[in-house]
Amino acid sequence: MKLLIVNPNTSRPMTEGIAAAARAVAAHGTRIEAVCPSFGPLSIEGHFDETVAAAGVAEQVKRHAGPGAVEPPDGIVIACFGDPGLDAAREVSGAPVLGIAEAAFHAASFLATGFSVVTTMTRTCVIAEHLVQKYGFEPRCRGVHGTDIPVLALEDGGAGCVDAIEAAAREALVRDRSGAIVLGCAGMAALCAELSARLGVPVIDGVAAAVKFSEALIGLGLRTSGHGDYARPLPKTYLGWAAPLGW
Ligand code: 5HY
Repeated sequence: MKLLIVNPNTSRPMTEGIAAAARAVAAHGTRIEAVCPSFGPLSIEGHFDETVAAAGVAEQVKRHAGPGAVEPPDGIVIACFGDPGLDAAREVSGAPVLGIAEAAFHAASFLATGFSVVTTMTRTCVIAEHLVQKYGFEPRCRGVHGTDIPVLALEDGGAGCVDAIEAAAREALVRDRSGAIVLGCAGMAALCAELSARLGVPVIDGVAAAVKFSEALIGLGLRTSGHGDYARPLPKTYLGWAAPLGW
């Protein structure tokens, strides 16, 4: 099977880091192709970044999984903790499309009655909180905590940030009385094993969770519903720079 991993920011080193994290957990026979948009922010740390990144996701999903795509993927993962463009991607592709935030919330909920999210900039906490509400995880998510680590500080794998993330996670576990930690950035994927060992509680990386859940859904022969709001986009002309995104 082929999984398309879309990194919604335009950092090539981060796209490679995400691909490595996906390949590290992918089953034998699962081929990982990682891409990022041809335009947009190098990192996503706010609503404006997120809006442009969502258009970048639309561009890449249409290109790799839309009508006329050469070898459409069997599954798609959106590898940014805001899950930008997730619903739009599900309109385009019949293959399962998973966002790393949604996947991580589900994984954490199998392992603890309550989990805490530790993310990058404090200003993006509200984006994660909105996803907790959208996906119905209010009963299980006990808190979202920023570290004010810039996303691009994780571009090299983030080894220099592990102590600060560990400290924030320890504080969250006590303050929230939670039993698991969800890493709130795709750039933290490489730190998951080290943090798990240090903290002694389940630490969930959404990239890995989304890859394994995608393999499970594909293995079950399940696909995104093409019915109702996830039906394919209606034929429509787009103007200006977005013309190639038209239908
Ligand atoms: C991410 N931003 O996973 C998010 C993390 C965040 O560029 N990749 C980004 O801060 O929301």
